[in-house]
Amino acid sequence: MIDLADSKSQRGERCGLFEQFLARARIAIPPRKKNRVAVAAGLGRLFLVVLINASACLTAAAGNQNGQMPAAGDAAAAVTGTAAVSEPEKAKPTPSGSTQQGAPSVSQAGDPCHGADGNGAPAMVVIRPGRFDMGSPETEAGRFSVEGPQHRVTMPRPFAISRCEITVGQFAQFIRETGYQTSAEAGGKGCYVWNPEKRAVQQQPGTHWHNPGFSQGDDHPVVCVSWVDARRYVDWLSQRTGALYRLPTEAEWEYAARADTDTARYYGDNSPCEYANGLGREAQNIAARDWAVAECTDAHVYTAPVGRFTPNLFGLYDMLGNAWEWTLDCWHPDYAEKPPRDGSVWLAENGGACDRRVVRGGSWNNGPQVLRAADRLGSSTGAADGLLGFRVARAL
Ligand SMILES: [Ca+2]
Repeated sequence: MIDLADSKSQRGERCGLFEQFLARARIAIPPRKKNRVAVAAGLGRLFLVVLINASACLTAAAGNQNGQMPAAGDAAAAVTGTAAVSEPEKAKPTPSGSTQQGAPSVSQAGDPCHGADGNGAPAMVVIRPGRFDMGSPETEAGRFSVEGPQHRVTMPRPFAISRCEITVGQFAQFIRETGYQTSAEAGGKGCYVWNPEKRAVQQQPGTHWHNPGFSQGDDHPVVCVSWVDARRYVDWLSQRTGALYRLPTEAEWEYAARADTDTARYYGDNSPCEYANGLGREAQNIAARDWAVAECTDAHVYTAPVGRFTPNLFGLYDMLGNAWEWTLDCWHPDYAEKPPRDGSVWLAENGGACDRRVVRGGSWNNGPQVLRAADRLGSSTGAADGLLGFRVARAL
């Protein structure tokens, strides 16, 4: 069973992601809060001008090519490279503004999620340096104690993160070329998946990344992949492209997800079904009777194709909802013990429990309370879960 360490009621216990969500889903939807997205958009544009002038790594914005990017997302650029391989535990960025070898490229026309060079690399968005308050304030509706104390983090250098979650099709390419057997397959026990008839989670033999218990197309986020599987994917991607891919740190993830907003969600509390595939009215038939669901319909009971919902102000899709995403960071129950202030990874030397890693962003099976930029859980590195996938990052 997937191990999980979580918040106030379950800290230190080990249980499945689904079990955690069962508890969380029963909590009421938080009230609306002031939406600061518009202000953030203006600041984003200002910072963008500075960044474009300062950083040679910013080039043609993918969004400018396909018309799908918001203004602040103009900072985005899909990048490829030819750097050496071997994924680091800790980001080793080069000085700001310098790229690794290789010319930047843009997304495929009409496809924001795939690089235009056709080598299988995901489209990447360059995220500029900046500061943000990581975690949630104690006043945030729906907050869990794992999200505090809120603390200031400075991101000293740009980095890149994939515009979308890694898809079934992208993961399939990795499997085809390597013959790799995922954790769910190798153990023979399968993935922890949702049984809609029993309205319960169970480890189901025969379920894995290509059969997570519900129908998926190649453009859906891959799930039922363990942290170990995700690491193997980024190793392969690095070797294949010559660029140094890795999973994002937890701080990188939250900085990218917030995209200059300090609200619980980058879309405020308005129209959640426009921005995120979560637990909406469409999922009433699979959700437990007492679950709190969004008061709207996003039209996807399970995963949705990536890149279809409105992106955040950095041009990133599905940062909330669709699939939880693995990060590099070792699990820690809160930010009380000397959290890294520079966006770097939280490892054992910081007191982290590295047999578990932090997951972020919520999924198709989570209501509004979980779909917040600060919410976080931990899952065992070998666990495969039908809610859990990943996106990739690169130091620049
Ligand atoms: Ca949904």
